[in-house]
Amino acid sequence: LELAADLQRALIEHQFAIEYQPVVDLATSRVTAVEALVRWWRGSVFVPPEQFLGPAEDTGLIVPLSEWILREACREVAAWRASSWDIGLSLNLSARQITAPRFVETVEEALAESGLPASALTLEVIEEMLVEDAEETIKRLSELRALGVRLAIDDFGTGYASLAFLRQLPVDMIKIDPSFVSGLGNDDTLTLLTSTIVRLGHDLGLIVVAEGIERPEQLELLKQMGCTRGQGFLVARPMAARGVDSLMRTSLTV
Ligand code: G
Ligand code: G
Ligand code: MN
Ligand code: NA
Repeated sequence: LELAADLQRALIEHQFAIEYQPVVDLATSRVTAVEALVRWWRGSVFVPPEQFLGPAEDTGLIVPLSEWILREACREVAAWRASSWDIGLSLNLSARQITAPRFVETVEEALAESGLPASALTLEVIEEMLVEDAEETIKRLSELRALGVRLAIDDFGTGYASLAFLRQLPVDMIKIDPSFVSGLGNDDTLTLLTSTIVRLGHDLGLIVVAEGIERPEQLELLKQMGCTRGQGFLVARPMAARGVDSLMRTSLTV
């Protein structure tokens, strides 16, 4: 409850920030997108998202917070696109945000006011979001996809219904959970599962992103498997907007 009051105040006092983690195309090593990640500095104390996203969801504060993240990130990414190359933006959605009134309209407004093309925006969902309010959630996500927005399944491989989910929701991308990537090169089962997911994704015509790349041998194996994109501390850590500014002037080599 105390955290809920603090969250409300944090929203009013602009204590939230967005960090961006680059995603690279594994064939070209070019940055093709950034994933927006919310940060909360409560005074000088950093509060991890895992600690405040649950309470924000429970109190409904996730809705105005997510709307701020959406508008701010669209604006910043549109500016980077104007000054350098055509990167995309990935955003994590919350279940409550999707079913909130005017969710679809809010996304449309954020695109219109920033000038970011719908095709440059990817919305990331996890499978659990389809369990409750599944019909309404799928309907709204499908409406956005019809506008050209892309959909991704985050933490792919860890849910109960991965394949059923792929069939129900018109998705464009799967993001392989770090628990698979972590075993690349030192665990035969995880290595086999990763290459199977890459092939499954490609056979379904999807973009496949590997998350949580931390070691060079993981990156090498993913390239050999033909995985489309990669993300992780080895490639680049989440960074403040300033960091992306300079990245857009230089480049990343992985
Ligand atoms: O990158 P980081 O370790 O901070 O993220 C922790 C968790 O918080 C991840 O599961 C990530 O998806 C989630 N997260 C980060 N930013 C956002 C956000 O803007 N909205 C939502 N709903 N989740 C986010
Ligand atoms: O659930 P989601 O995939 O949205 O989570 C993103 C989170 O993963 C972010 O909090 C980000 O900081 C974290 N992350 C990104 N790359 C790595 C990595 O290479 N290793 C670890 N341990 N975490 C990572
Ligand atoms: Mn994510
Ligand atoms: Na993930």
